[in-house]
Amino acid sequence: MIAVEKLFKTLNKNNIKFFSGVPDSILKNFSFYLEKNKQYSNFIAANEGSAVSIGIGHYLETGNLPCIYLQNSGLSNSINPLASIAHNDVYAIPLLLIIGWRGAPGKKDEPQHIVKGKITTKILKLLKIEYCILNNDKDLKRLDELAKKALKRRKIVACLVKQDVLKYSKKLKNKNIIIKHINKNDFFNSFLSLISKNSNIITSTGYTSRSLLKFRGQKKYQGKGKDFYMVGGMGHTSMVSLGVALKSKKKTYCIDGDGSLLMHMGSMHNVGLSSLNNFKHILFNNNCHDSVGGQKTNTNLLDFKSIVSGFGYKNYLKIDNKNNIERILKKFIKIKGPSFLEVIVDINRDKNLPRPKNLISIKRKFINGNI
Ligand SMILES: Cc1ncc(C[n+]2csc(CCOP(=O)(O)OP(=O)(O)O)c2C)c(N)n1
Repeated sequence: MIAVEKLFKTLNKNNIKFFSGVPDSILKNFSFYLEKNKQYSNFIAANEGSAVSIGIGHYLETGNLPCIYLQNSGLSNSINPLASIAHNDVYAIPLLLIIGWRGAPGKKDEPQHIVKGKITTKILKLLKIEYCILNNDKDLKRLDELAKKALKRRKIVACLVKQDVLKYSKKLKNKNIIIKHINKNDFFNSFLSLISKNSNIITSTGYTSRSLLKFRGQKKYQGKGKDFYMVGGMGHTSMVSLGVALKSKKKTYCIDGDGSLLMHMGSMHNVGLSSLNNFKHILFNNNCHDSVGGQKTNTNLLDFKSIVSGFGYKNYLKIDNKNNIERILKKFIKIKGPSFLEVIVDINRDKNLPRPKNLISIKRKFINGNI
């Protein structure tokens, strides 16, 4: 185990003051520390490629070593700028990557993390990125050496962090709890009662999929629509939904989190261009990456009405009051054209949300049309 304060001591020694990344549950304490210590610049990026790119720009302007943090599932999002810009054989831009290692061999993890967990070190080797694995304080010495090497030889270096390694003495409260908005349970209660039997539902990674799955555990909520849970592939929910909707006569509901929607927001252009009557995009906007620690997305600052209209969606509706859930949902279900429903939701308080497990069976049920 390593106290996050000690990790930052090593980073300080190497004058690392600039951070960009996409939050990860393994690195939750790392994010908390950054949030608490305002002397650091921290830019939470829309996706990991963007985080690397902000780091590249930072080095170009300052000559200092930036730190990019990410979960290993996002390593693939970052490969493009890593291999085609920052790599030692291209522009030789020094970067330090701190990577949360889900699915690390020997650690129990969810099915979506197994493949990536196994190939993470192989990807780094293919990219010729030297790395260390952080387990205890002794490994910080290796990290220190790597950080120095990065700057001296203009190289990308990395350190891998497994589950439960980083500790932080302080606990940060999720500030997004303050205002009580729509409870996802209230939403799904109405949604599953109102939609037609033969609806397609595709839900994003994070708490969205798990909240819906919880309802499917109760008999009265079975048989209303069929679900495909995006347990991984964060940010791609709307495009999987579009692929379904293009060839389906049924209403297709894409239920996205705000972090997920932001990650590959350019996809919304394809939704608008499709002009599909049966495409229905629902955003659970809680202004944070709730399921990995509540790090802010700042999507409360975005004007989704204008954004979706600019992308060519035909309708925008919003639910921010519990009393309006049914009325607005009825309208949303009826209207035609790519339509967008922004639901201002509360952060999750249910500690026992189920996790999608038998993925092949989930896929078969979706294809065969029964839940
Ligand atoms: C490419 C990628 N990057 C990072 C993650 C880690 N991750 C899992 S869920 C999540 C937050 C998703 O936020 P949001 O869509 O707002 O849903 P919420 O957590 O609020 O339910 C993150 C960052 C991931 N799974 N994949």
